[in-house]
Amino acid sequence: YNDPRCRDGRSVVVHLFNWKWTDIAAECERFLGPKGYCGVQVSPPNEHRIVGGRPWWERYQPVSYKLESRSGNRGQFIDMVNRCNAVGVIIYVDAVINHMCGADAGEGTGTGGSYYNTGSQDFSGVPFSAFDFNQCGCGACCSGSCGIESYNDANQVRNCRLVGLLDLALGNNYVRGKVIDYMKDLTNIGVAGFRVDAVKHMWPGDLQAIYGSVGDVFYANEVIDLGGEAVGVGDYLHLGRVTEFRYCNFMGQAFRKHFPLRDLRTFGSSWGMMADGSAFVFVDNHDNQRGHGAGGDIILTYQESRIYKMATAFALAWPYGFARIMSSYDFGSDTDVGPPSNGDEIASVPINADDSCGGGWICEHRWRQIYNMAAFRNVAGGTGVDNWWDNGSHQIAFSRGNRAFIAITNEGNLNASLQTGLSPGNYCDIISGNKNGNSCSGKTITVNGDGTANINIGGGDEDPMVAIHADSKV
Ligand code: LAG
Ligand code: CA
Repeated sequence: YNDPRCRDGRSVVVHLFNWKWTDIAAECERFLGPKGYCGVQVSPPNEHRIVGGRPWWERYQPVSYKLESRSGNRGQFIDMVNRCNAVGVIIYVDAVINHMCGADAGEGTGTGGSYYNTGSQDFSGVPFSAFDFNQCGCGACCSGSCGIESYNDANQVRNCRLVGLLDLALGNNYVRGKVIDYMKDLTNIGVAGFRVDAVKHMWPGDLQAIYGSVGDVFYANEVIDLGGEAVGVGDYLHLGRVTEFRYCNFMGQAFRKHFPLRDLRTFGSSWGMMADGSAFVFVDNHDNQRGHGAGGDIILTYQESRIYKMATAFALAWPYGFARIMSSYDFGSDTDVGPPSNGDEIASVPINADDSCGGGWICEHRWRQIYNMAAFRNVAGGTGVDNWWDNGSHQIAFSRGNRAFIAITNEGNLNASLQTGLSPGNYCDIISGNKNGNSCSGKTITVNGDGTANINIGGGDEDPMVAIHADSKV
């Protein structure tokens, strides 16, 4: 369950949040495949509630398991999976299986035309009825409001309603069967794994039974655990990788200078995070970038692009966890607003001549400093950290074996002769430019016969870092 199943030594996935299936298929072919990305996490593909104003979070309110969502229909989904797989880019589905839509939704039809009634708890497109949900009044959920009132009570966390969402009784074989059928439908189509939503709110035993039937694919279990609650990541480590939300906070604290970068020398499980082989890591996700879920102001996002690029470069250079890049649309300060759209239809992502996106799509995965660092992580492979250097404060450098080297300053100019671990020659700095054949559009760095190089970075540079690797030799 822990192996992400990347092809050809690839190692980084991108969350194309709220993209249309037709756009993702094109993006696999024109960009993600050629740049060496491993895969895409797609938004929930199943039928969902239609909420007025079309906020992004309507996708987290399932109405059925038909593949008819705001991102497209079943045929488009299948075409996307086939076209991405054909260029070596795998697809992970965001599986929302803890709940159906909010109890406040009333009566209506979802994006696939299926009828639902939250009063009678009928979801005709599955079908589910009241038997299939955890009931209030100490049926299964014993909180007065039927919502989760205390995170110190594991029963409430698992059996009561998360933000009012009708909670599925996953201990019930019929419910399990419907969820298993949905997930198997996806793996039969060619999906390589799942980001499973709201895992904290499901019993490990129920998930074990479901995953056991779905099969041996990749599972990234979403558990928000910053400590101090009844349910934590430790309950789920046997079920695949688990999201490491402490990582987001540490990245924010480090690059906001709450502690010196020097301290990152030991960054890993000794910091109270889970083991490397269990961790699913990211600088930000679709929730904490907009103040949903946990995190708050410490979280770095595209809105603070300079330190965001620095943190992402460190994250991709550092051998801990399996890494996901967030690819956002601009939400300004509106934490509910849905993706760029033409009325109900999600807008296509326009691509500019310089590879960036237009139309309100941020496309962090297309920022040179980020996609080149994804390639750096591929080239570094399974090597460890060597040649650590720091100035005692906010300047650091290290190599990944003899494969790759990075230096970062978050304070002042960095001028030093540093051991890169690399073979002698000229290398293209992939932060300031791209290698094209034997030329480099950015800085060139010369590695001497003894592996050292003169590293010069301006503390006020837009990108105060350099990175080189075995494949960036010119
Ligand atoms: C998740 N992980 O465990 C998702 O990452 C997160 O984005 C989901 O919440 C949550 N679990 C449920 O799948 C999102 C929004 C919520 C939103 C919910 C359902 O962060 O704000 O709740 O999706 O759409 C919304 C309203 C609530 C309302 C509820 C039910 O904000 O006020 O009670 O809908 O109608
Ligand atoms: Ca639950």
